[in-house]
Amino acid sequence: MAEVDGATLIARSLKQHGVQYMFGIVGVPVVPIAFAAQREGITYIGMRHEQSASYAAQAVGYLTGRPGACLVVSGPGMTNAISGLANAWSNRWPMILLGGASDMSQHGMGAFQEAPQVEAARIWCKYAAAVDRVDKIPYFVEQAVRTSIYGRPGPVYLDLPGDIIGGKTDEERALQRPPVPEPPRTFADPASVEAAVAALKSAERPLVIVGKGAAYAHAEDEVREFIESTQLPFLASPMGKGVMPDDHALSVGAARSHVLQNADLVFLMGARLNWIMHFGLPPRFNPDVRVVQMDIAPEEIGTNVPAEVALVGDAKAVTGQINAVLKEQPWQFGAENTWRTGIAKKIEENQAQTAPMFEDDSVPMNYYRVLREIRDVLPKDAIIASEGANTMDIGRTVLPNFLPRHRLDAGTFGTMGVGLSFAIAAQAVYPGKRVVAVEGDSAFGFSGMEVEVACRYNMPITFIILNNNGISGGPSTIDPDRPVMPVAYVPQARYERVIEAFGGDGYFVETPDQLRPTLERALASGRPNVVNIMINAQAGRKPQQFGWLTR
Ligand SMILES: Cc1ncc(C[n+]2csc(CCOP(=O)(O)OP(=O)(O)O)c2C)c(N)n1
Ligand SMILES: [Mg+2]
Repeated sequence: MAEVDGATLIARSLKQHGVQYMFGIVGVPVVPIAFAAQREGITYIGMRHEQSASYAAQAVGYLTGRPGACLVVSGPGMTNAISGLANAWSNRWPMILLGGASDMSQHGMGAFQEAPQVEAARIWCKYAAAVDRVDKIPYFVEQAVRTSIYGRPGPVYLDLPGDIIGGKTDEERALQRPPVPEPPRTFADPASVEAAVAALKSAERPLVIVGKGAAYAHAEDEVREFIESTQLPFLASPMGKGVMPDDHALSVGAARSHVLQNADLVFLMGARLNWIMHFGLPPRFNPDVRVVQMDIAPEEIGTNVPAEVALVGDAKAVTGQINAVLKEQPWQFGAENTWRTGIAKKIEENQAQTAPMFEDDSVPMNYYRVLREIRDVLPKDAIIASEGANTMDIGRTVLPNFLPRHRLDAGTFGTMGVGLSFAIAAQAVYPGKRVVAVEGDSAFGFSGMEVEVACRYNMPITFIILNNNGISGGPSTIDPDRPVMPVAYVPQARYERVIEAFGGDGYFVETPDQLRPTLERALASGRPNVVNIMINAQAGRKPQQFGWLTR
């Protein structure tokens, strides 16, 4: 009988179930897993911090619908990856964390890097288990992969003790299970589908909100058919952007506050009424707003605002059901009414307010001036990763998305440090696509060393930094006689030099006339690069009616 070791079985089982990418940092006891993964045909990408590896793994999960794997050593390696579990938990993205663990034979003895890892993972995970027998590896891996993508997606954890990784078993004792099929698509109750259509018809000021749940479900064709056949105005959540192209005539993103505040009915298509949508509550929403809610998770229905109609199911399947009903009884929201004219007026007002900032050539530059140029040089199918406070928030309004799953940002958890990993994951999945990371200088610093990864793997990512000397802007000089401001970083920091250390290209931009040629050069170079752009530390957003955080 042929013998097989634990590491090979782990890699083979992952491959069997469609796990194609592994991000990690090797050491005792997981080194053999990384080598086995490569032998089995899994792409292994070595990162510089486990946090980054865990972010990258979940981006693969979101982009492909199969979890990316994150491989970490025991103890501090595993605990470093918990931020990634938390981010994936919050975003409802699939990933599989593989944590090396101290040998079972030394359990409880104070072994090297021994830690309560399964307990630490459990609260963030849909499934967390310690593998306790080499011949059960295929069982545990199948269970983990399936759980991460079936139902509401999320992170899963497998604890892999050294004596399991290095242990051996007869191949016949550890047979692979059949590959986990694509998640079965769940359909909503037909009566609820009818009720949803009736509710939409009865609304005077309807608003569709497209979330990343619709993006994850690949519902773009169905959502487009639904919006275009009903002519309903729509708004996208930050990562729901691109399910419908941002430049679509029915997009009301440019009047976001106005439509949220005045809609009498919102139809949530895979979007949640959490802080990003201001909980669906006054003052940001109409106190009497009616909610039609489509979500994969029944327990999400009614969060913060009771739902009038619950559509529990997969966004692609359920939107298809709605379209079928609308084929039987075609209906369009009226073309001429005060809802539409009010929105159009608001969009015009908002555009008039920001127009001067787009045109402003002062030095240092403001956000809009810089982002306008980025917008104009990016191809329509670029994948945009983004993080920062103002950089991300203003960037979201200025940088359009035309395709689904082409925007990756700080997300529901508001995590700084994800941007570089998301860009690296996106480039790994789509080697032929233009990938950019649009980063605040603070956000960039969380994972800045990952630029080495882009260089090592020849990923032609452009990391653009909007540098305002700190967290939402710091002083332009550090006064040695005063305490350093908590928001401040070294002024005029030359972040672009970091990538030069690894053979990438660095560009430093201070004036509007340098901006366009530099961005064009960077994007055309086919090489990894950092474009470090100085902006005005006092620059901000257009005046807001409400702060970004609803209290
Ligand atoms: C992991 C983590 N730590 C801290 C924060 C708090 N925080 C929110 S935004 C931000 C940085 C904002 O500065 P920057 O990235 O430079 O963007 P800017 O607003 O200056 O454009 C920080 C530290 C966070 N969201 N996540
Ligand atoms: Mg900043």
